[in-house]
Amino acid sequence: MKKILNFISNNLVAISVVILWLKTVIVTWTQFDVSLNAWQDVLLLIIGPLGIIMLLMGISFLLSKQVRPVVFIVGYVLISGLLYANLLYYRFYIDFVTVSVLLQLSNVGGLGPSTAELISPFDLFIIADIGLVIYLVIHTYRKTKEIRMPKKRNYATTSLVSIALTFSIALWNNPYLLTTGYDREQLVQQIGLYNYQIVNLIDGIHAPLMKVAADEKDAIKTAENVQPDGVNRSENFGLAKGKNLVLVSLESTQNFVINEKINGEEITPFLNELAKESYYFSNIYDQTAQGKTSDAEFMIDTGLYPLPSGSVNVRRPENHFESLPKVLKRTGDYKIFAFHGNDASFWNRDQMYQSLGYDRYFSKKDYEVSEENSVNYGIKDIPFLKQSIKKMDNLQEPYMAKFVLMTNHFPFLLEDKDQFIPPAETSVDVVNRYITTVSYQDKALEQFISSLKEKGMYEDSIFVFYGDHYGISRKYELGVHELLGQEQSSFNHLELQKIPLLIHIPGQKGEEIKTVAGEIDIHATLLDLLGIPADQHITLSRNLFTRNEEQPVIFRNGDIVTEKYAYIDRKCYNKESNEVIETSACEKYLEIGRQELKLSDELILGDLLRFVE
Ligand code: GP9
Ligand code: MN
Repeated sequence: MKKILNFISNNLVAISVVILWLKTVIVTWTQFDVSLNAWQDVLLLIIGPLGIIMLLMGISFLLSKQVRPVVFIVGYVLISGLLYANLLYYRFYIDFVTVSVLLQLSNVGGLGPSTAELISPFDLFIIADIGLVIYLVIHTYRKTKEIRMPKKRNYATTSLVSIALTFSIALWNNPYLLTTGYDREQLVQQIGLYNYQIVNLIDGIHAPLMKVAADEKDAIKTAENVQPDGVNRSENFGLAKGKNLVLVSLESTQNFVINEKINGEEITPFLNELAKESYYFSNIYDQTAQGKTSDAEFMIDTGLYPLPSGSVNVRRPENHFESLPKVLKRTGDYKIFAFHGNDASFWNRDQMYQSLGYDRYFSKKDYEVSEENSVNYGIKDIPFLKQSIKKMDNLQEPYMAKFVLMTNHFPFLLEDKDQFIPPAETSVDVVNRYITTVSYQDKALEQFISSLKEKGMYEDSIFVFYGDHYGISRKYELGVHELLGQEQSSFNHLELQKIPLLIHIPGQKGEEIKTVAGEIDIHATLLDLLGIPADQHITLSRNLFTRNEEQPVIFRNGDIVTEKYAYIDRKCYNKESNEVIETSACEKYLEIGRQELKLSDELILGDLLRFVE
């Protein structure tokens, strides 16, 4: 025993580094859905974290003998903490923590009521060794009054060589790896979680400089690259000219619930009926990123993509934007309103709405909110919409009014008395509850529209109902597959990324439109219907009525989907045969994606629209 303890004491640094390294490899491998397609992927999974762990833990060697044990322990705890924070975040968002996400925590209240759902017994594995290492360090220091360092030169060489090797193999695998840093899953898989965090940190420092360095010349150059092919007018141009525009953001609503039944009962009877009298777009994909609801709002308002990390609302609220509210105000005498039952500052909406040209934002403080009428994030959709209608009594017409709903939010909580449909009976509770909250939201919408009709506020408006983003993350998706009687596959996962979009003009004949498109395209489509030429401002949105089939739907991680192909989980699919095909078939679309995301990021991070008239 003594011998073993002596051995541990003499090799404490190496042993700690190895434990941390192995722990990281195991967590990455088992918890972060990495796809190991080639031997290089396996090699990178293993060597990726080693060099950087050695480098970070080696910082303690630069300090005096007395301080070294403390810094060593702090380093170990921090790196383990980073691993655990990423795991918790990943379990819900299937994404990795970025600097921007940490900076926006105060705007979104962390993971909110969701955190407890995300902890699992496996987590002991990530925490247990911390106690062991602390014990060993203290024990060794007490005994020998020092933490023995390995040979500095060998240690540094091993660390730097393995970092260099990691980056070389990763860049050989994919030369775009660092220029498409928004594909975080790939980055983590290729260079490891900690190298990724460093790359992300550098990016976080670089981004603010883009704005300082940008000038009019950059703006002109970028503007020239924006192809205005997507803003062609359709035969519907001006169909809703001068009408009030009512937008409703349906929280976490995925398209699979539309026309779907549970035990013979429709989940969304109201939306199903409404779809028959609307343009119902049934192939619209969620394109949001870390800004979730705020990303969806941003895309619709501006026709630009969300940022690769964080929310534009939080990172760039003071930018100059061309927005739906601004162009409406310019073309007619529109007044612009937003209604949302959460704190005004959530997602920094109070600041962002001002930049975007909203005239009045009704937020939590404008509502009567009690324990009785609230659940989860706040006031329930039924009382929220009821109280909102009262506030609409005096709205000057024409207006744009946006309502952001909240009840159908993870973890989908609802008291029995509010359940209009029994929970589903899949093996995943989150999914079972989701059905009840979606159905509650549907009821709220039904009551909302019927009140508007009663008050004579229905005829003169155009209504847009859109799901803001997915509600069931990949972790819980099995329940949905059970519900729909389909197998769990990348392709079916992609199908579940569709959100419903209904555009309803009272009195119109309904039509299901199957064009494959994305949320960003809502912007240009609304301009078309409202009779506003969309080529007057820079936008990357494409009119859904005239959209070119060759234009891919671009996801924020660089994946794409078109009528025929899909690129997801680093594989190219032929959608018709549902088979994996050569990546080259997708490459043309992936390149369009890279170009377009780059343009959008330059416009936003450089605040380039301030230079463009
Ligand atoms: C809260 C609501 C939910 O204000 O918009 O935000 P989400 O978490 O879906 O982005
Ligand atoms: Mn949302």
